[in-house]
Amino acid sequence: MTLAAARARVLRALSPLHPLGWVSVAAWRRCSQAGPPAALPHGGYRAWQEQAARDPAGFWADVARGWLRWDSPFHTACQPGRPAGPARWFLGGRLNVSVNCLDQHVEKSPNRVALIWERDEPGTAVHVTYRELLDLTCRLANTLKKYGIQKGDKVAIYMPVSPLSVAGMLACARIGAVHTVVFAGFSAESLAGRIMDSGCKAVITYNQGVRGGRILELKTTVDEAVKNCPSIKHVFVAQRTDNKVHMSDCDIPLEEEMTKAASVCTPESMDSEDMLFMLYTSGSTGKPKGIVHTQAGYLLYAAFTHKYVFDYQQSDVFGCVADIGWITGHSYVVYGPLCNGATSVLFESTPVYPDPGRYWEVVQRLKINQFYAAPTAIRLLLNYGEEWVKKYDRSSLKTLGSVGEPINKEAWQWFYQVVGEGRCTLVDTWWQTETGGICIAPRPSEEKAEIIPAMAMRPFFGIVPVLMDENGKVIEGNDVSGALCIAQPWPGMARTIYRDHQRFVDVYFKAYPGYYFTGDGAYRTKKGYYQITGRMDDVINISGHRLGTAEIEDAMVNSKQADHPDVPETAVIGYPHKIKGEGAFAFVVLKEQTAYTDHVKEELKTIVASKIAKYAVPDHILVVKRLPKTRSGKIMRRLLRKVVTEQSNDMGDVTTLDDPSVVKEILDAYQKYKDKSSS
Ligand code: 7RM
Repeated sequence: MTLAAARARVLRALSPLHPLGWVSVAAWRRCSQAGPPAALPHGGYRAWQEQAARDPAGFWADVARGWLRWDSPFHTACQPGRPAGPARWFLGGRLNVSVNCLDQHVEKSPNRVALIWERDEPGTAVHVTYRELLDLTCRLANTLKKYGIQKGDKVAIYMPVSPLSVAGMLACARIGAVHTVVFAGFSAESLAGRIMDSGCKAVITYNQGVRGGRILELKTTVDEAVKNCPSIKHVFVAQRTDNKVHMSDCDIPLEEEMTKAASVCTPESMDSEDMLFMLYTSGSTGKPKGIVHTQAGYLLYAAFTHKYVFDYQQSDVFGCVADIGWITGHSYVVYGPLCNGATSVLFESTPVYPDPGRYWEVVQRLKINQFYAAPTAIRLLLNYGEEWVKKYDRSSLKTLGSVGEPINKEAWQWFYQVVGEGRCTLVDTWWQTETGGICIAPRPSEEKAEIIPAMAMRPFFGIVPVLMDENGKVIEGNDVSGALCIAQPWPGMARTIYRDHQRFVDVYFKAYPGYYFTGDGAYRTKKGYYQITGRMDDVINISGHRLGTAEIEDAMVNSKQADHPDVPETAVIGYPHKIKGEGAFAFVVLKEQTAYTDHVKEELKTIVASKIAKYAVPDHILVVKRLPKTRSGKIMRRLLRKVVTEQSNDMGDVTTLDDPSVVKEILDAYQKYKDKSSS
């Protein structure tokens, strides 16, 4: 009944005034050429939205047959998760993801540009055609095979974005290996943790990386990480710079081997539900979890959303400036665009290198048509003024996109008016590592439908959002807020957490049985549009990078030898930050109030950088005598958030506090800290 009600809501929202004249996907497919990318059917957005909400299995089955190249057809489009859990898609079907991303385009247009690698050094872009990318991928795949990597084996990729790192992902897909890309900004300890959890047999890396004119010591970090990883048999090392790095017996010079390898590699025929990759992401508790995506459903959803959310047209240059270390890079730098035969930009640099005009200089030089970025970068750039934007010709731009965190109105307006000259569609896209692709975004929608600034607005085809109240009941009506859930399955949904399916079910399907719980809160406007209000758990979002506050706490407290010996307890919260969106604020308790507190604070920052990554380092560390706790010993982070964000003395209900006098203590300490830092 509740699912029916949710579907009915989507259908009602589609057409409040007149009945729908819809055309089935099958009918559209019959009269159009199969294969991506294609135009919306006659009847448009509403027709598809209506069909996808009413009959998701039928809708996606039709799309999957037309969009992907199959080795053998599937017999069952969707098998719902029982009793609660993720659905499985396209059962019995077999295909190879790299064939869909490469071979099918090479057959038709081998010289079309697949990748434009915008290297850190301005003006040195490298173009790679589909034929060349297939060649690279096959040689890399054959090299992996030569060193014993087989179907089902796990391979870590610790590289910034580049043609070789994309070839690394596709080479794994070609031979049925599973990649786990680790953001090249993560520390050796973070990398080691991911390698151990996933049981990787090999790492692919560069000797060094280059970003913003600075050198990243990638191989050194890998060496430090794999010291403690017995599962690693080989480290494949590519050359990004001319500098020599130490090579040991199990290190393989990648380009050398690729030159010797055959340029043809027979693709492994994979089951739709075989694992394609895992990607580690932070939750509210414990260590980062290996989110698992499978072959067909993920690829289809990434490609389909890439086409329709951004209105991608053949021969457009698609510029998603995300790193491949995040899901955005997987879905909208690599798999979505390449499956659609697009030209995808690989942006290796930063928005301010060599100056704050870099993005727009690249837009002009590469004639980018769709530009997809994070709000944090937009907020950073708007501080430098409009001149940096206006210096460059942006007339190629058609669609702008925002992802990763809420975009505030000021940043939205600047992006829309200054960058897009008020003539480009700007889409605020909401989605998650777990959802595989965009779930809520203003497009696609009927021609000239309104877009409200700073709002994700409309569910994508087949996405049925619902809001839940505290009692787990579906909230009906508009102008309401609640926990954001999704009521029916879609193909891009993650299937499990690697080696911890129970945790997957508990985190996403337990709170609201029968629904996928996103962890985000949302507001449904008077008109029925969705606005994301933020996380409901202890996950914070620093510059669009997800992080559990517990991870930062764990890094600092004295639990193991390596942590800080003077810090028995900490509590970390997120607070609004002008550029980063959120920053980390740490409250720490010291064993003894020493005269060395400043020294300890610096040490704590170093520890967090080396245990997690630089971006995780708290902006503020405040030493307090004790933390506010309930009688059962739980830290009341809500109270700490109030102290920092509201700066009011009214702490609300504190009756569950073990000792309410702690409130004044913390307020005083905070006031002193503020006075000191502003003086
Ligand atoms: C794509 C990505 C997911 C979390 C998610 C939200 C937040 C992402 C938006 C957003 C408001 C948006 N995957 N989030 N996009 N919040 N508006 N358009 O970022 O797994 O790394 O993060 O990010 O809280 O749950 S992610």
